[in-house]
Amino acid sequence: MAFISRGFRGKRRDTASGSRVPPGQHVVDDFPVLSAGPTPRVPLSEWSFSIVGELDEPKTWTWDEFRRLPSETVSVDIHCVTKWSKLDTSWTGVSVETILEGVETAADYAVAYCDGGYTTNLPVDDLRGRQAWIAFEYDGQPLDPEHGGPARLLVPHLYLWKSAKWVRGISLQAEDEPGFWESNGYHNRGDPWREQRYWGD
Ligand SMILES: Nc1nc2c(c(=O)[nH]1)N[C@H]1C(S)=C(S)[C@@H](COP(=O)(O)O)O[C@H]1N2
Ligand SMILES: [Mo]
Repeated sequence: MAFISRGFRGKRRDTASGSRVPPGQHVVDDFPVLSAGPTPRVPLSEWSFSIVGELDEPKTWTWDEFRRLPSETVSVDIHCVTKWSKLDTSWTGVSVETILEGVETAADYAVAYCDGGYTTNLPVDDLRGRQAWIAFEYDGQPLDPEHGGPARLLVPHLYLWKSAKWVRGISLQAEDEPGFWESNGYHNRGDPWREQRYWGD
């Protein structure tokens, strides 16, 4: 809420060096929907999640199998490249760390792929270490289709275009391969704290 002066808000930790809001961002209270195409609707009976690519054997979970994996609820700040940030959003999901448990791979890169054809690429290191989730609940409710339900990737430490909605799997790759927005001018990594918005930033 950039339009409220600090005087009205009193002492907060989001000032100066302790700021929670990355450079060039402003805080919103609503939850905008940004989709490059129509919202796909796949019945849960036909849904699956897979790890494919550079691993011994591809892995696939049905919805029921996926929902039996250990999940966690996290509160995180999210940052969209169109300059809105939303603080303290609550999500429930399976950490990608959990998904990758027991997966032997030499791959350094990953591409998340989705119903509808959207893709986004990330270094595998950005998916490990309990900083990325396959989220299926927002605010304690099943994730709205518009926001990526039944499940989406959530990688809050990168700009939100990396948080692929309607995600159906992750491809592990030896070579980096730009995804949908990364091929259309967005930055390859997208660290909001370094304002990596566009290619060349
Ligand atoms: N499958 C898919 N995932 C997507 C997108 C999309 O168009 N398709 N848009 C991305 C972009 S650019 C943003 S900013 C966020 C928006 O998420 P929201 O609609 O839940 O706010 O989703 C990201 N994930
Ligand atoms: Mo976006």
